[in-house]
This record gives sequence, C-alpha cells and structure tokens, in this order.
Amino acid sequence: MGLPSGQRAAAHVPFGLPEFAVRPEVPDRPAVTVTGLVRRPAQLAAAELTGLAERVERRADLHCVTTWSAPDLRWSGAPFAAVHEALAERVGVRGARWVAFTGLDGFRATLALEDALAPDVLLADRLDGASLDGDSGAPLRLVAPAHYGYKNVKHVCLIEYRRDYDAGSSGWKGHPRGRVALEERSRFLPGRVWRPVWRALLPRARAAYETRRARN
Ligand SMILES: Nc1nc2c(c(=O)[nH]1)N[C@H]1C(S)=C(S)[C@@H](COP(=O)(O)O)O[C@H]1N2
Ligand SMILES: [Mo]
Repeated sequence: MGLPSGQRAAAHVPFGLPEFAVRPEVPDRPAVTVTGLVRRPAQLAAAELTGLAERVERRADLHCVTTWSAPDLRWSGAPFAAVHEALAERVGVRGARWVAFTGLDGFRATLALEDALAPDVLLADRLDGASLDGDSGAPLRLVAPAHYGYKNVKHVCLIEYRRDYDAGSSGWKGHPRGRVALEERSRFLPGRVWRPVWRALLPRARAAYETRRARN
C-alpha cells in the first residue's frame, strides 16, 4: 500500500511540538480522568479503562502533518468505541459532539466524536510487542490512524467530552478533523499548499525537538 498524498516514509522516532519535548514522568499507577459533558465525572486507572473492552491488535501507519510517515506500527490496546460505550453509561455522557484528549505533558487534541468512534481508533498500551514507555506514549496513547499525528495524543491522562471543537496544542495550524485521506493538514489553505512549507520546516523542527528533549 502506498502512502497518502504528500507523505514520505521515515523511521519512527519520538516527535512532537518542541514545547512538549519532555519525557513526562509516568506515575506507577497512572489514572485517566473522564470529564466534560458527563453527569458523573470519573477517574479510572489506565488499566481499568483499557479493561473495559476486549484487547485487539492493529497494524497502522502514523502520518505526521509535517509530511513524514512511520509505516506499519503494531499497536495493541482497547478500541476507543468499546471503551466509550462502557464509559458512556458509567459517567453519563450527554450531548457531546467532540472529544478532547490531553497527555501528561499537557499536549492536547480534539477529535470529532464520530471520528474517535471509528473502528480503527485505539487506546493503545503496547507498541510492537512492548509496553509503551516515556518515549512511545505511556501509559496510554490514542491511535487514530486516519488522522494526522497531532490527533494521536500520547500519555493520555484526561478525556473530555465536549459540545464544541477546541483547537488544543496544534492551535490555528491544525484542522478540526485532520483526516489524512482528505489532506486536512490545516483549516486554512489546502493541504498540498502546506506540503512544501512543512518539508522546509521539518529538519529544524526535528532538531529543535531533539535538542529540547535531551535537555529535559
Ligand atoms: N502527548 C503528546 N502527544 C503527541 C505529541 C506530543 O508532543 N505530546 N505530538 C503529536 C505529533 S505532532 C505526532 S506526529 C506524534 C508523534 O508520535 P511519535 O512520538 O511516536 O513519533 O505524536 C503526537 N502526539
Ligand atoms: Mo506531527
């Protein structure tokens, strides 16, 4: 299978916005808070959350908006749709159209609830046969392969049901849906206009991320 428009294969290495270039401290017993448009906000152990659904394994590519793609990663975890179904009853979700995920490093992204409930979206706790770690997104990582990397939040500690879209960490540069197949890189200008911009910026973005990370 070829890569989506504008993407090129690259090695899978930790990446993100330079301001989130930290290896966050992952608690021994990580918890996830579920809040927002719910009647009874709850806090669950990460393992309890994934335990709400049957474990599955899915192979998927990771597509960063800056045009690199890491092909064929093997994730294991709980389908978000099944977790949501179990949670919706327990916390009483009402009127939500969007769902925001926040990581231990403060990084945040919002997905349309409809997109988050797609069958290929996971709350993963394993990658390529190993538990996630401080590099790969422990304790839990949202895997939404049809959406750009900035929707695939690592180190998930907060799930917030919302009525409205919230741009989160990608800010104005992001797109509410961020669908790779439609090249929704940004809400402004078509995706193909962004390709050369991101390609030009990528080496510096990588360097900035790695330098900051080595320091943190
Ligand atoms: N918590 C958190 N999640 C994040 C990010 C981040 O900086 N912090 N960066 C996002 C971006 S832009 C991309 S491309 C992927 C990179 O995943 P990787 O570190 O496994 O390469 O993580 C996404 N999820
Ligand atoms: Mo990214």
